[in-house]
Amino acid sequence: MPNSVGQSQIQQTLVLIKPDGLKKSLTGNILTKLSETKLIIIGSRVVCVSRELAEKHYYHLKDKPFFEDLILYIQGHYHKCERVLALVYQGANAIEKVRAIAGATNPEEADPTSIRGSYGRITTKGVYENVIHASSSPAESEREIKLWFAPQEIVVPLYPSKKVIKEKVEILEWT
Ligand code: 3AN
Repeated sequence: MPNSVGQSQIQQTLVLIKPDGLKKSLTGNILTKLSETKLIIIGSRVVCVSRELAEKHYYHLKDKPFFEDLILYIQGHYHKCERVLALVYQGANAIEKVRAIAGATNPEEADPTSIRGSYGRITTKGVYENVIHASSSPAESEREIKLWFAPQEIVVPLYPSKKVIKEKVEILEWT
């Protein structure tokens, strides 16, 4: 739901702290760096990433030779840490601001002061372990946020949604 404030656009962006970031206890450092943007967090989830979710998230890379490694990496199989922290940030030019602090895709080419430049690495197998995902465009951020979050998991109304009554849905409750 883009919204103009002067020259800037109010945007949302999906951030994933990937399994290497969690395994290396980098969450605090990464959130501190992201707080420099002055953006606000409007959604947050710890997610055990299914193969289906991983493939949908990276659908645009399905023909790349590194696709299988990428899926195993985001699912946490290389770090024995099968979860990611998914966050939605909102604010003026959120996409560009977070991408700038995240750094370039290739951690060896990323600005050394960026998150990927500081904490990322390329493994001997050639896997880019770059610690963080950040949406690349407004269309991608909408697609990704809808993939990772249900409407009720975001604390502000973001995209059109509808109420549905679901019957016979099994859920867990605390005993
Ligand atoms: P970004 O994450 O910077 O938007 P994408 O969407 O091109 O970049 O790539 C998604 C992910 O795929 C990257 N974050 C990285 O983990 C992996 N990746 C991209 N390019 C390569 C590559 N040449 N070799 C290995 N992994 C790659």
